[in-house]
Amino acid sequence: MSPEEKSHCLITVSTAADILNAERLIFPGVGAFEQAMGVLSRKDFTEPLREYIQSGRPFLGICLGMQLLFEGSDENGGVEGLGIIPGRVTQFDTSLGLPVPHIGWNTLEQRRQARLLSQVGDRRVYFVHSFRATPSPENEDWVLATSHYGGDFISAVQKGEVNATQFHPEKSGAAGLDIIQSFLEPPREYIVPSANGKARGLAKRVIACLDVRANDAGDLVVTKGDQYDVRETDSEGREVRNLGAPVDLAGRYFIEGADEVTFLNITGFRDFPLGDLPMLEVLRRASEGVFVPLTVGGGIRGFTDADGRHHSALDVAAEYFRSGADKVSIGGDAVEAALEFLATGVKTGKTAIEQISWAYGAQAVVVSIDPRRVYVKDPADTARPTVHTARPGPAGERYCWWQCTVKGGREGRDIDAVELAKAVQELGAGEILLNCIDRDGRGDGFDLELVEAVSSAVTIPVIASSGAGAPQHFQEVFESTGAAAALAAGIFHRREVSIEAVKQHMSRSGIPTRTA
Ligand code: 1PR
Repeated sequence: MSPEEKSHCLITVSTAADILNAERLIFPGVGAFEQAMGVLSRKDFTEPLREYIQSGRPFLGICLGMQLLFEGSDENGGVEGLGIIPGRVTQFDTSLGLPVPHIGWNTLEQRRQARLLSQVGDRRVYFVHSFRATPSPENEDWVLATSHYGGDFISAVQKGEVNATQFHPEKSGAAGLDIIQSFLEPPREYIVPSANGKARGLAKRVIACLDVRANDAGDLVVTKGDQYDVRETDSEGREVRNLGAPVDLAGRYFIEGADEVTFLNITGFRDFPLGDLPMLEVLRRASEGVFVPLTVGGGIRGFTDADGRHHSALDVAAEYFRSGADKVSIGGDAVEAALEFLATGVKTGKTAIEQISWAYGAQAVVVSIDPRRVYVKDPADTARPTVHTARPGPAGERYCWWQCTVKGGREGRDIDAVELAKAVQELGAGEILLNCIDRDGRGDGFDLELVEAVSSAVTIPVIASSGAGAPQHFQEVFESTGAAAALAAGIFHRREVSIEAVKQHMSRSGIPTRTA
């Protein structure tokens, strides 16, 4: 191997010797602190890692890979870390009314100049975590940047050749790629962030969603329904609507500024997803060129295949994570798990939500809810909590609740959306994707009453979905509900409204958004 080839050779560490012999080390971390320290110690990586870091060779820790450098963490009841940076990692304060996990694009306040952040300027970067380290006199010589969420927390550290970030450069779009480049090569001129910068703090996210399924010819296509009916109304055979190829559309939305991209395999409830290689392939190919977070949903649950072999929901999720997903979204299985939990009051530890959350962290588990409005004349007509609605029902009913459905809205279940959201939060979900069958594909705005009812009942972030038809609808949902993000499909696929137009409108309305 020539010296030049050698300098670009990337290997995945599998032995302690790989760590000790590395010329440059990237240490990404996902999951919980305790599991991560457990893996390091089982593989005898702890001492080689300390030795490498102290050797003065280049090191980049990411997310949990930064947290592990501290003395310890309160996560999992208190665990010791590598003890390289003074201080402990503690949980965000949920009493402040801010959703936790802290998910999305936040600003950086650079405390000093250093190579790692030299090209970032004012651009936002992507975070996803529930625990964080805070600046103190003992660690101030390490702190390179802080960010704000409730209070200031440490978002980047650097000392000598040791660098680490709480955010994910690999998911932070062009800004993140510049950070990785600065770690690898000597930087160009330092881009000085503007003195008063942009409004600091977390941006509201705009998410592009791709509902994916096989069409009648067997090709995987992006489709889009009207109240979940994805077949053409004007063709004789009622073909599945085809709005494009999933990887191409995901690439387009990344370039156009989507903060995240979500793929929903909408027939996943009836297929065996690990047999669904095209979907895994879509993720693999999308993640090669899309450097913002990818969520995948549809069919995340335990399965027994045709050979009688059982695959747990964790196996299914793991395969999606390995293929490039950052989060998995659970639909039908979450409804059944919540019903059982509410009936028994027992957390079995065996549900898909609990298992995936335990192994990969709550931030990797989204629960997708498919509710439908049920109108009543009088709150006394139902045992469910109702809301007084500004949009009366077909017979003038002034009260409603939202019934959860499964199998793409085909079957209702005896649970309402607010109850479900609270139960899945309790089981370990980190985010709610709140669809609405009545509004899906209609373009007349999000169901603001639904989004407010759910977002005010939980402390995890809520993604409002279904019904976006104009930039003003995003403004409305962010101004009148606690939504942390808003997702749209049809208007983006049909190029009726661009992501840029949505973000410009949000910016003009004073809603924090990532514009670069
Ligand atoms: O139950 O774990 O297998 O998950 C199935 C997943 O597939 C769920 O997330 C469920 O929401 C989704 N799904 C099932 N059937 C359909 C369908 O459309 N027939 N799509 C479906 C859900 C809703 C949104 C849509 C927004 C925005 N589609 O994803 O993208 O409503 O649309 P708009 O902006 O055009 O209004 P499991």
